[in-house]
Amino acid sequence: MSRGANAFISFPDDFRWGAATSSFQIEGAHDLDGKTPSIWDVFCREEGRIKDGSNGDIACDHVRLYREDVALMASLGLDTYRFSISWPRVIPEGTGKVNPAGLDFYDRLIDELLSAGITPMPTLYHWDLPQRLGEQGGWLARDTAYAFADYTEAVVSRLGDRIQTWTTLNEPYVSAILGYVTGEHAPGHTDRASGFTASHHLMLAHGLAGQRIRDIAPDADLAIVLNFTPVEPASESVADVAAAERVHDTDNRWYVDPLTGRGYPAETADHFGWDQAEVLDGDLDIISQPIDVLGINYYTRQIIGADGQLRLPEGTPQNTMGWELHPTSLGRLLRWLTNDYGFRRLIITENGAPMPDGDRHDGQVADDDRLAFIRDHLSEVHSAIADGCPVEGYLVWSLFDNFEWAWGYGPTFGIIEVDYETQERRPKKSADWYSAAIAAKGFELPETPSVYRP
Ligand code: IFM
Repeated sequence: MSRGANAFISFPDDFRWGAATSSFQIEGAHDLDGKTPSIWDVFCREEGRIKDGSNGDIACDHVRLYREDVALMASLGLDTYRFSISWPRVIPEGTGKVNPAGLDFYDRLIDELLSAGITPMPTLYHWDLPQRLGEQGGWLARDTAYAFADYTEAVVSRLGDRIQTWTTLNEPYVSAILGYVTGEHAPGHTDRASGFTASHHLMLAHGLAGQRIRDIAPDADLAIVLNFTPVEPASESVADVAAAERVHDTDNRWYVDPLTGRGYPAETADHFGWDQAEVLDGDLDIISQPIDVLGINYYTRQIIGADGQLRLPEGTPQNTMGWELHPTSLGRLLRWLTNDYGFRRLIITENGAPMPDGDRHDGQVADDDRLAFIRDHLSEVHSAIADGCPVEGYLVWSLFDNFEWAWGYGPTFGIIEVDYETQERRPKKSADWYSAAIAAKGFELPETPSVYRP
Protein backbone atom coordinates (compact mmCIF):
# COMPACT_ATOMS: atom_id res chain seq x y z
CA MET A 1 0.00 0.00 0.00
CA SER A 2 1.37 3.34 -0.94
CA ARG A 3 0.45 6.70 0.47
CA GLY A 4 2.04 8.73 -2.30
CA ALA A 5 5.48 10.20 -2.42
CA ASN A 6 6.70 11.23 1.01
CA ALA A 7 3.87 13.52 2.11
CA PHE A 8 4.91 15.98 4.84
CA ILE A 9 2.41 16.31 7.66
CA SER A 10 2.44 19.56 9.65
CA PHE A 11 1.20 20.08 13.18
CA PRO A 12 -0.30 23.29 14.52
CA ASP A 13 2.20 25.99 15.56
CA ASP A 14 1.16 25.73 19.21
CA PHE A 15 1.23 21.90 19.33
CA ARG A 16 3.24 20.76 22.37
CA TRP A 17 6.07 18.29 21.86
CA GLY A 18 7.56 16.71 24.92
CA ALA A 19 8.47 13.66 26.93
CA ALA A 20 7.39 12.11 30.22
CA THR A 21 8.95 10.32 33.19
CA SER A 22 7.94 9.62 36.79
CA SER A 23 9.64 10.07 40.13
CA PHE A 24 10.12 6.47 41.23
CA GLN A 25 11.20 5.36 37.77
CA ILE A 26 14.09 7.82 37.37
CA GLU A 27 14.90 9.80 40.51
CA GLY A 28 16.91 7.44 42.70
CA ALA A 29 18.03 9.23 45.91
CA HIS A 30 15.63 6.94 47.71
CA ASP A 31 16.62 8.05 51.20
CA LEU A 32 18.16 11.46 50.56
CA ASP A 33 17.24 14.58 52.55
CA GLY A 34 14.56 13.02 54.69
CA LYS A 35 12.69 11.01 52.07
CA THR A 36 11.04 7.93 53.57
CA PRO A 37 10.19 4.72 51.67
CA SER A 38 7.23 4.61 49.33
CA ILE A 39 5.13 1.48 48.89
CA TRP A 40 7.33 0.74 45.87
CA ASP A 41 10.57 0.87 47.87
CA VAL A 42 9.08 -1.75 50.16
CA PHE A 43 7.49 -3.84 47.37
CA CYS A 44 10.81 -4.05 45.50
CA ARG A 45 12.41 -5.60 48.57
CA GLU A 46 9.84 -8.41 48.71
CA GLU A 47 11.07 -11.66 47.20
CA GLY A 48 9.88 -12.31 43.65
CA ARG A 49 7.99 -9.05 43.10
CA ILE A 50 10.34 -7.55 40.50
CA LYS A 51 11.46 -9.71 37.57
CA ASP A 52 15.16 -8.79 37.82
CA GLY A 53 15.15 -8.24 41.58
CA SER A 54 15.97 -4.56 41.10
CA ASN A 55 14.67 -1.43 42.83
CA GLY A 56 14.50 2.33 42.47
CA ASP A 57 17.31 3.19 44.88
CA ILE A 58 19.44 4.77 42.16
CA ALA A 59 17.45 4.32 38.95
CA CYS A 60 18.60 7.08 36.54
CA ASP A 61 20.11 9.08 39.40
CA HIS A 62 18.06 12.02 38.20
CA VAL A 63 17.97 13.88 41.51
CA ARG A 64 21.75 14.24 41.17
CA LEU A 65 21.85 14.66 37.39
CA TYR A 66 18.77 16.80 36.76
CA ARG A 67 20.75 19.76 35.36
CA GLU A 68 22.41 17.60 32.69
CA ASP A 69 19.04 15.95 32.02
CA VAL A 70 17.32 19.28 31.44
CA ALA A 71 20.18 20.32 29.14
CA LEU A 72 19.62 17.12 27.16
CA MET A 73 15.89 17.82 26.87
CA ALA A 74 16.68 21.32 25.63
CA SER A 75 19.15 19.95 23.10
CA LEU A 76 16.35 17.80 21.65
CA GLY A 77 14.06 20.82 21.47
CA LEU A 78 11.38 19.50 23.85
CA ASP A 79 8.97 22.23 24.89
CA THR A 80 7.16 20.30 27.64
CA TYR A 81 8.42 17.91 30.28
CA ARG A 82 6.01 15.80 32.30
CA PHE A 83 7.43 14.43 35.54
CA SER A 84 5.95 13.42 38.87
CA ILE A 85 6.49 14.55 42.43
CA SER A 86 7.36 12.01 45.09
CA TRP A 87 4.91 12.30 47.98
CA PRO A 88 7.27 10.68 50.56
CA ARG A 89 10.00 13.14 49.55
CA VAL A 90 7.67 16.05 50.30
CA ILE A 91 5.68 14.72 53.29
CA PRO A 92 7.76 11.83 54.64
CA GLU A 93 5.10 10.66 57.11
CA GLY A 94 2.37 10.89 54.47
CA THR A 95 0.49 13.46 56.51
CA GLY A 96 1.62 16.37 58.64
CA LYS A 97 5.02 17.97 58.48
CA VAL A 98 6.29 19.13 55.10
CA ASN A 99 9.94 18.40 54.31
CA PRO A 100 11.32 21.61 52.76
CA ALA A 101 14.41 19.79 51.43
CA GLY A 102 12.13 17.49 49.43
CA LEU A 103 10.26 20.39 47.87
CA ASP A 104 13.56 22.18 47.19
CA PHE A 105 14.48 19.53 44.63
CA TYR A 106 11.33 20.20 42.58
CA ASP A 107 11.81 23.93 43.02
CA ARG A 108 15.28 23.65 41.46
CA LEU A 109 14.08 21.31 38.73
CA ILE A 110 11.25 23.65 37.74
CA ASP A 111 13.58 26.66 37.63
CA GLU A 112 16.05 24.74 35.53
CA LEU A 113 13.30 23.73 33.09
CA LEU A 114 11.92 27.23 32.83
CA SER A 115 15.31 28.74 32.21
CA ALA A 116 15.80 26.18 29.42
CA GLY A 117 12.48 27.25 27.88
CA ILE A 118 10.73 23.99 28.79
CA THR A 119 7.25 23.97 30.34
CA PRO A 120 7.15 21.82 33.48
CA MET A 121 4.05 19.61 33.73
CA PRO A 122 4.05 17.92 37.15
CA THR A 123 1.90 14.98 38.15
CA LEU A 124 1.17 14.83 41.87
CA TYR A 125 0.78 11.06 42.15
CA HIS A 126 2.47 8.45 39.98
CA TRP A 127 2.12 5.46 42.32
CA ASP A 128 4.79 6.12 44.98
CA LEU A 129 2.50 6.37 48.00
CA PRO A 130 4.33 6.95 51.30
CA GLN A 131 4.75 3.57 52.98
CA ARG A 132 3.48 5.12 56.22
CA LEU A 133 0.10 5.57 54.50
CA GLY A 134 0.38 2.11 52.99
CA GLU A 135 0.58 0.77 56.52
CA GLN A 136 -2.63 2.61 57.37
CA GLY A 137 -4.57 0.95 54.56
CA GLY A 138 -3.20 2.74 51.49
CA TRP A 139 -5.94 3.42 48.95
CA LEU A 140 -8.36 1.18 50.83
CA ALA A 141 -8.53 3.93 53.47
CA ARG A 142 -10.74 6.91 52.68
CA ASP A 143 -8.36 9.07 54.74
CA THR A 144 -5.69 8.62 52.09
CA ALA A 145 -7.78 10.73 49.72
CA TYR A 146 -7.86 13.58 52.27
CA ALA A 147 -4.12 13.17 52.93
CA PHE A 148 -3.57 13.52 49.19
CA ALA A 149 -5.47 16.81 49.18
CA ASP A 150 -3.25 18.13 52.01
CA TYR A 151 -0.11 17.03 50.19
CA THR A 152 -1.41 18.72 47.03
CA GLU A 153 -1.95 21.93 48.97
CA ALA A 154 1.65 21.86 50.26
CA VAL A 155 3.06 21.32 46.79
CA VAL A 156 0.86 23.79 44.93
CA SER A 157 1.41 26.48 47.56
CA ARG A 158 5.17 26.22 47.14
CA LEU A 159 5.49 25.63 43.38
CA GLY A 160 2.24 26.94 41.95
CA ASP A 161 3.61 30.32 40.91
CA ARG A 162 5.47 28.58 38.04
CA ILE A 163 3.09 25.84 36.96
CA GLN A 164 0.42 26.21 34.28
CA THR A 165 -1.02 22.68 34.39
CA TRP A 166 -1.45 20.57 37.53
CA THR A 167 -2.09 16.90 37.00
CA THR A 168 -3.51 15.04 39.97
CA LEU A 169 -3.20 11.29 39.31
CA ASN A 170 -1.45 9.12 36.80
CA GLU A 171 -3.52 6.11 35.70
CA PRO A 172 -5.80 5.39 38.68
CA TYR A 173 -6.76 2.14 36.90
CA VAL A 174 -3.22 0.82 37.32
CA SER A 175 -2.92 1.94 40.95
CA ALA A 176 -6.20 0.24 41.81
CA ILE A 177 -6.25 -2.87 39.65
CA LEU A 178 -2.60 -3.87 39.45
CA GLY A 179 -2.04 -2.79 43.05
CA TYR A 180 -5.13 -4.31 44.67
CA VAL A 181 -6.65 -6.91 42.31
CA THR A 182 -3.89 -8.64 40.33
CA GLY A 183 -1.13 -7.92 42.84
CA GLU A 184 1.46 -7.20 40.14
CA HIS A 185 2.13 -3.74 41.57
CA ALA A 186 2.59 -2.35 45.07
CA PRO A 187 1.10 -3.02 47.51
CA GLY A 188 0.48 -6.44 45.93
CA HIS A 189 -3.06 -7.23 47.11
CA THR A 190 -5.18 -9.75 45.22
CA ASP A 191 -8.82 -9.06 45.90
CA ARG A 192 -11.39 -7.85 43.39
CA ALA A 193 -13.53 -5.98 45.93
CA SER A 194 -10.48 -4.02 47.04
CA GLY A 195 -10.05 -2.81 43.47
CA PHE A 196 -13.44 -1.06 43.59
CA THR A 197 -12.65 0.56 46.93
CA ALA A 198 -9.20 1.71 45.84
CA SER A 199 -10.54 3.05 42.52
CA HIS A 200 -13.15 5.13 44.28
CA HIS A 201 -10.74 6.55 46.83
CA LEU A 202 -8.32 7.43 44.07
CA MET A 203 -11.01 9.25 42.12
CA LEU A 204 -12.10 11.00 45.31
CA ALA A 205 -8.48 12.01 45.91
CA HIS A 206 -8.43 13.51 42.43
CA GLY A 207 -11.56 15.51 43.18
CA LEU A 208 -10.45 16.74 46.60
CA ALA A 209 -7.02 17.71 45.27
CA GLY A 210 -8.70 19.46 42.34
CA GLN A 211 -10.66 21.62 44.77
CA ARG A 212 -7.44 22.68 46.52
CA ILE A 213 -5.74 23.44 43.20
CA ARG A 214 -8.69 25.64 42.16
CA ASP A 215 -8.48 27.50 45.49
CA ILE A 216 -4.73 28.04 45.54
CA ALA A 217 -3.97 28.42 41.84
CA PRO A 218 -7.19 29.58 40.21
CA ASP A 219 -5.47 30.41 36.92
CA ALA A 220 -3.84 27.01 36.54
CA ASP A 221 -5.29 24.24 34.40
CA LEU A 222 -6.51 21.15 36.20
CA ALA A 223 -5.76 17.78 34.60
CA ILE A 224 -5.85 14.08 35.31
CA VAL A 225 -4.09 11.38 33.32
CA LEU A 226 -6.06 8.25 32.45
CA ASN A 227 -4.76 5.23 30.60
CA PHE A 228 -7.05 3.86 27.93
CA THR A 229 -6.87 0.43 26.36
CA PRO A 230 -9.52 0.29 23.63
CA VAL A 231 -11.34 -3.03 23.48
CA GLU A 232 -12.61 -5.07 20.55
CA PRO A 233 -14.47 -8.39 20.72
CA ALA A 234 -12.65 -11.39 19.26
CA SER A 235 -15.73 -12.10 17.09
CA GLU A 236 -19.28 -10.85 16.60
CA SER A 237 -20.62 -13.64 18.85
CA VAL A 238 -22.92 -12.47 21.65
CA ALA A 239 -20.57 -13.91 24.27
CA ASP A 240 -17.46 -12.20 22.89
CA VAL A 241 -19.23 -8.87 22.50
CA ALA A 242 -20.62 -9.00 26.06
CA ALA A 243 -17.22 -9.86 27.53
CA ALA A 244 -15.55 -7.10 25.54
CA GLU A 245 -18.07 -4.56 26.81
CA ARG A 246 -17.40 -5.64 30.37
CA VAL A 247 -13.66 -5.13 29.94
CA HIS A 248 -14.26 -1.77 28.28
CA ASP A 249 -16.30 -0.77 31.34
CA THR A 250 -13.74 -1.83 33.93
CA ASP A 251 -10.66 -0.65 32.06
CA ASN A 252 -11.80 2.52 30.31
CA ARG A 253 -15.22 3.81 31.37
CA TRP A 254 -14.60 3.18 35.08
CA TYR A 255 -12.57 6.39 35.34
CA VAL A 256 -13.75 8.67 32.55
CA ASP A 257 -17.44 8.16 33.37
CA PRO A 258 -17.41 9.37 37.00
CA LEU A 259 -15.03 12.13 35.94
CA THR A 260 -17.64 13.43 33.50
CA GLY A 261 -20.65 13.07 35.78
CA ARG A 262 -21.91 9.72 34.51
CA GLY A 263 -21.12 7.76 37.66
CA TYR A 264 -19.58 4.30 37.64
CA PRO A 265 -20.83 1.94 34.90
CA ALA A 266 -23.87 0.57 36.73
CA GLU A 267 -24.43 -2.69 34.91
CA THR A 268 -20.83 -3.78 35.40
CA ALA A 269 -20.86 -2.70 39.04
CA ASP A 270 -23.93 -4.93 39.51
CA HIS A 271 -22.34 -7.76 37.57
CA PHE A 272 -19.45 -7.82 40.04
CA GLY A 273 -21.75 -7.31 43.02
CA TRP A 274 -20.21 -3.96 43.96
CA ASP A 275 -22.78 -2.16 46.12
CA GLN A 276 -20.93 1.19 46.01
CA ALA A 277 -21.00 1.43 49.80
CA GLU A 278 -17.78 3.51 49.68
CA VAL A 279 -19.47 6.14 47.53
CA LEU A 280 -20.76 8.65 50.08
CA ASP A 281 -23.19 11.47 49.39
CA GLY A 282 -21.48 14.22 47.44
CA ASP A 283 -18.47 12.12 46.34
CA LEU A 284 -19.55 11.93 42.72
CA ASP A 285 -19.97 15.73 42.58
CA ILE A 286 -16.46 16.19 43.95
CA ILE A 287 -15.09 13.74 41.40
CA SER A 288 -16.93 15.28 38.47
CA GLN A 289 -15.99 18.91 38.98
CA PRO A 290 -14.83 20.12 35.57
CA ILE A 291 -11.22 19.58 34.58
CA ASP A 292 -9.49 21.67 31.92
CA VAL A 293 -7.38 19.07 30.16
CA LEU A 294 -7.58 15.30 29.93
CA GLY A 295 -4.23 13.51 29.71
CA ILE A 296 -4.34 10.29 27.70
CA ASN A 297 -1.88 7.45 28.04
CA TYR A 298 -2.15 5.04 25.14
CA TYR A 299 -0.06 1.96 24.46
CA THR A 300 -2.18 -0.82 22.98
CA ARG A 301 -5.66 -2.22 22.36
CA GLN A 302 -7.22 -5.44 23.64
CA ILE A 303 -9.03 -8.09 21.61
CA ILE A 304 -11.22 -9.92 24.10
CA GLY A 305 -12.80 -13.37 23.97
CA ALA A 306 -15.88 -14.67 25.78
CA ASP A 307 -13.85 -15.57 28.87
CA GLY A 308 -12.74 -11.96 29.21
CA GLN A 309 -9.16 -12.86 28.28
CA LEU A 310 -6.91 -11.36 25.60
CA ARG A 311 -6.81 -13.03 22.19
CA LEU A 312 -3.69 -11.90 20.41
CA PRO A 313 -3.95 -13.15 16.82
CA GLU A 314 -1.00 -15.19 15.60
CA GLY A 315 1.75 -13.03 14.16
CA THR A 316 0.48 -9.82 15.77
CA PRO A 317 3.28 -7.26 15.95
CA GLN A 318 4.13 -6.71 19.61
CA ASN A 319 6.59 -4.86 21.77
CA THR A 320 9.00 -6.64 24.13
CA MET A 321 6.32 -6.73 26.84
CA GLY A 322 3.91 -8.52 24.50
CA TRP A 323 1.60 -5.55 23.88
CA GLU A 324 0.13 -5.33 20.41
CA LEU A 325 1.35 -2.40 18.32
CA HIS A 326 -1.81 -0.76 17.00
CA PRO A 327 -1.64 2.94 16.12
CA THR A 328 -5.11 3.24 14.60
CA SER A 329 -6.71 2.48 17.96
CA LEU A 330 -5.24 5.76 19.22
CA GLY A 331 -7.10 7.67 16.51
CA ARG A 332 -10.35 5.87 17.35
CA LEU A 333 -9.84 6.57 21.05
CA LEU A 334 -9.36 10.28 20.41
CA ARG A 335 -12.54 10.43 18.32
CA TRP A 336 -14.48 8.55 21.01
CA LEU A 337 -13.38 10.93 23.77
CA THR A 338 -14.12 13.96 21.62
CA ASN A 339 -17.44 12.86 20.19
CA ASP A 340 -18.96 10.83 23.03
CA TYR A 341 -17.68 12.83 26.00
CA GLY A 342 -17.19 16.26 24.49
CA PHE A 343 -13.70 16.86 25.88
CA ARG A 344 -12.46 20.18 24.66
CA ARG A 345 -8.78 19.82 25.48
CA LEU A 346 -6.78 16.61 25.21
CA ILE A 347 -3.08 15.87 25.45
CA ILE A 348 -1.27 12.60 24.86
CA THR A 349 0.63 12.34 28.13
CA GLU A 350 2.26 8.98 27.37
CA ASN A 351 2.84 6.89 24.27
CA GLY A 352 5.83 4.76 23.47
CA ALA A 353 7.15 1.23 23.32
CA PRO A 354 9.81 -1.04 24.77
CA MET A 355 11.73 -2.45 21.81
CA PRO A 356 14.66 -4.88 21.55
CA ASP A 357 17.17 -2.02 21.04
CA GLY A 358 19.88 -4.48 19.98
CA ASP A 359 20.94 -2.82 16.73
CA ARG A 360 23.60 -0.14 16.89
CA HIS A 361 25.06 2.13 14.29
CA ASP A 362 28.21 4.06 15.21
CA GLY A 363 27.51 3.30 18.87
CA GLN A 364 23.96 4.70 18.75
CA VAL A 365 20.90 2.50 19.36
CA ALA A 366 19.34 2.25 15.90
CA ASP A 367 15.75 1.88 17.11
CA ASP A 368 13.96 2.15 13.79
CA ASP A 369 11.04 0.20 15.26
CA ARG A 370 10.49 2.74 18.06
CA LEU A 371 10.94 5.58 15.60
CA ALA A 372 8.22 4.05 13.38
CA PHE A 373 5.99 3.51 16.41
CA ILE A 374 6.21 7.17 17.43
CA ARG A 375 5.81 8.39 13.86
CA ASP A 376 2.76 6.22 13.22
CA HIS A 377 1.06 7.25 16.46
CA LEU A 378 1.79 10.90 15.79
CA SER A 379 0.32 10.50 12.37
CA GLU A 380 -2.87 9.13 13.96
CA VAL A 381 -2.91 12.19 16.21
CA HIS A 382 -2.54 14.35 13.13
CA SER A 383 -5.55 12.71 11.43
CA ALA A 384 -7.59 12.99 14.62
CA ILE A 385 -6.83 16.71 14.83
CA ALA A 386 -7.90 17.07 11.20
CA ASP A 387 -11.19 15.41 12.22
CA GLY A 388 -11.73 17.97 14.97
CA CYS A 389 -10.18 16.27 18.00
CA PRO A 390 -8.73 18.96 20.28
CA VAL A 391 -5.32 17.37 20.87
CA GLU A 392 -2.84 19.95 22.14
CA GLY A 393 0.31 17.91 22.36
CA TYR A 394 2.17 14.64 22.47
CA LEU A 395 4.57 13.50 25.19
CA VAL A 396 6.61 10.44 24.41
CA TRP A 397 7.05 7.76 27.07
CA SER A 398 9.72 7.84 27.97
CA LEU A 399 12.51 10.36 27.91
CA PHE A 400 14.86 7.73 29.39
CA ASP A 401 15.12 4.01 29.72
CA ASN A 402 14.06 3.53 33.34
CA PHE A 403 12.62 1.28 36.04
CA GLU A 404 9.60 -0.42 34.45
CA TRP A 405 7.87 -1.42 37.70
CA ALA A 406 7.40 -5.20 38.11
CA TRP A 407 9.53 -5.72 34.97
CA GLY A 408 12.56 -3.99 36.48
CA TYR A 409 15.10 -2.49 34.09
CA GLY A 410 14.53 -5.05 31.29
CA PRO A 411 12.08 -3.23 29.01
CA THR A 412 13.54 -0.12 27.41
CA PHE A 413 10.98 2.60 26.67
CA GLY A 414 13.44 5.49 26.39
CA ILE A 415 14.30 7.60 23.40
CA ILE A 416 17.48 8.09 25.41
CA GLU A 417 19.54 5.08 26.45
CA VAL A 418 20.83 5.02 30.02
CA ASP A 419 23.94 3.10 30.97
CA TYR A 420 23.15 2.22 34.59
CA GLU A 421 26.83 1.51 35.39
CA THR A 422 28.07 4.94 34.38
CA GLN A 423 24.77 6.89 34.25
CA GLU A 424 25.77 8.01 30.77
CA ARG A 425 22.81 9.08 28.62
CA ARG A 426 22.89 8.45 24.86
CA PRO A 427 20.08 9.65 22.58
CA LYS A 428 18.81 6.85 20.36
CA LYS A 429 17.99 7.26 16.68
CA SER A 430 14.33 7.84 17.65
CA ALA A 431 15.41 10.84 19.75
CA ASP A 432 17.19 12.38 16.77
CA TRP A 433 14.13 11.79 14.60
CA TYR A 434 11.81 13.26 17.24
CA SER A 435 14.06 16.27 17.63
CA ALA A 436 13.98 16.91 13.87
CA ALA A 437 10.17 16.54 13.86
CA ILE A 438 9.89 19.08 16.67
CA ALA A 439 12.10 21.54 14.79
CA ALA A 440 10.09 21.09 11.59
CA LYS A 441 6.72 20.95 13.44
CA GLY A 442 5.98 17.81 11.47
CA PHE A 443 7.58 15.06 9.46
CA GLU A 444 7.57 13.16 6.22
CA LEU A 445 5.49 10.02 6.04
CA PRO A 446 7.36 7.12 4.52
CA GLU A 447 6.01 5.91 1.23
CA THR A 448 5.34 2.48 2.71
CA PRO A 449 3.56 2.32 6.04
CA SER A 450 5.11 0.34 8.88
CA VAL A 451 4.37 -3.37 8.91
CA TYR A 452 2.04 -3.18 11.86
CA ARG A 453 -0.23 -0.56 10.38
CA PRO A 454 -3.53 -2.23 9.37
O1 IFM B 1 6.16 2.94 32.76
C1 IFM B 1 4.78 3.08 32.75
C2 IFM B 1 4.37 4.40 33.35
O2 IFM B 1 4.84 4.53 34.64
C3 IFM B 1 2.87 4.54 33.37
N1 IFM B 1 2.29 4.25 32.09
C4 IFM B 1 2.72 3.08 31.40
C5 IFM B 1 4.23 3.02 31.35
C6 IFM B 1 4.69 1.76 30.60
O3 IFM B 1 4.25 0.62 31.26
